[in-house]
Amino acid sequence: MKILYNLFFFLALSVQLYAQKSIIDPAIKTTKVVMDDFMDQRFGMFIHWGPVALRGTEIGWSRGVTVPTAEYDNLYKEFNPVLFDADKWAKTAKDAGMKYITITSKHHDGFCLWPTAYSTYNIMNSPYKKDIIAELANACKKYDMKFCIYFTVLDWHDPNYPMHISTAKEQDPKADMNKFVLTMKNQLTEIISKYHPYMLWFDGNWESPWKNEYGVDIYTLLKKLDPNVIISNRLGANDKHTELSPAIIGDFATPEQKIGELNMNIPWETCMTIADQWSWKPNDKMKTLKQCIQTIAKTAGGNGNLLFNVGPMLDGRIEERQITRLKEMGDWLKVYGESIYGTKGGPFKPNEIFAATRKGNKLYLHVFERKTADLILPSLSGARIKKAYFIKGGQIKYTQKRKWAITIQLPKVLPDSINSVIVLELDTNAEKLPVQS
Ligand code: FHN
Repeated sequence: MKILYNLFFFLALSVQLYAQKSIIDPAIKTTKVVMDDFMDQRFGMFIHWGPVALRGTEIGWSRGVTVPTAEYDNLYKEFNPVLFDADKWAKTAKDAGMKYITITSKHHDGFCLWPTAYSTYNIMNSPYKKDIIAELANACKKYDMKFCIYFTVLDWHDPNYPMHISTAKEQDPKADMNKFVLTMKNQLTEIISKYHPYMLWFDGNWESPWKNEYGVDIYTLLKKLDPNVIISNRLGANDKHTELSPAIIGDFATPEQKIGELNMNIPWETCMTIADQWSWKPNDKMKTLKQCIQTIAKTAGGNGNLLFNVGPMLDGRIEERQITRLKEMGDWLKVYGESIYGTKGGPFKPNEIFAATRKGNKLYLHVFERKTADLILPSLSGARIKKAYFIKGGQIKYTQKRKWAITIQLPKVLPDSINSVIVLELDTNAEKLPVQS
């Protein structure tokens, strides 16, 4: 009987200990103040770059698939992006109206864009021989941009990680995950100590070798190094990128290539490519200005951030056509930025006709097209409109029957063919309005 009791006690304790290892201690989680600051930024630049630009194929995923592994793993010996200009990249992001930059310091192919002491597969052993990460971190300081770093969990190049190619089915028994996790901890300590990133964008957390307790361990280490560093929800072992809960390790959800659902309860950031491929691809199909501007409006309308990706070329330049497109977004934000930065999403769900954001007593209606002369809005839960006008100028006629829907009478021609923003000044704080289903 005593043996059975001891066994039960031991099992119960193991379950509890395991449970403890599989979620983050709430006391070390990133604070709401820090997360609110992140969400106020609303718009950032994602950069996917590495020696794979020499082939114009997808970073990591083309290794051993469209580019033979040995060829891919030796590209770094030719990688010499002499036209890389961190100042120009940071200015491009600034002129686009972006507030932060997130660059792939190490993607799934394992190549490190900084002089890490824990792998020879890094930029200092390429002909370029300069610390890309440090240069971009410094340029971000100059342009008052927050500097963020993408770091892959899986690493198909590292022999201690048990999967050596995207198509691997079996784990390599000669690999050593304990050594791999130690390298990861050492590299992350280097990155935080040298570059002090505002946010760490983890990725590649879905393969079988990775376990939740590794994620808990790493999150706990990072918070010891910098209690305010923000961490994406791709550090635990899962592929639930759009979710956030104590079981999902990280501080914000990361819907990918799609606009996240309106959600006032969890921080989220959509990551999306300006073209089709994450890393540079010759003649890739680029999104129209209409797609770009309506994407940022719908993302903010959903209460989320947009991390918009460019893939620089093999010589270190961002394509001029992408720079132009980003500048056009920045020009739009110069006029309408108050309806994006520092706003909350809602209270209406974004749709193909309009999205809504709000700040203080102002409700911003992003009108994408004039389907009908009258735009009918759900009631504002008792809030009354005091004034209605286009941000670009011009009063708006409207009717608001007490507690009923609102009718906005749109002019025959909207002032902005892509997104005309109307301001509804209310008699109450618009951020307190309940989200309309
Ligand atoms: O596999 C990566 C992919 O290459 C790219 O980095 C995206 C960006 O979020 N993340 C992963 C796919 O979910």
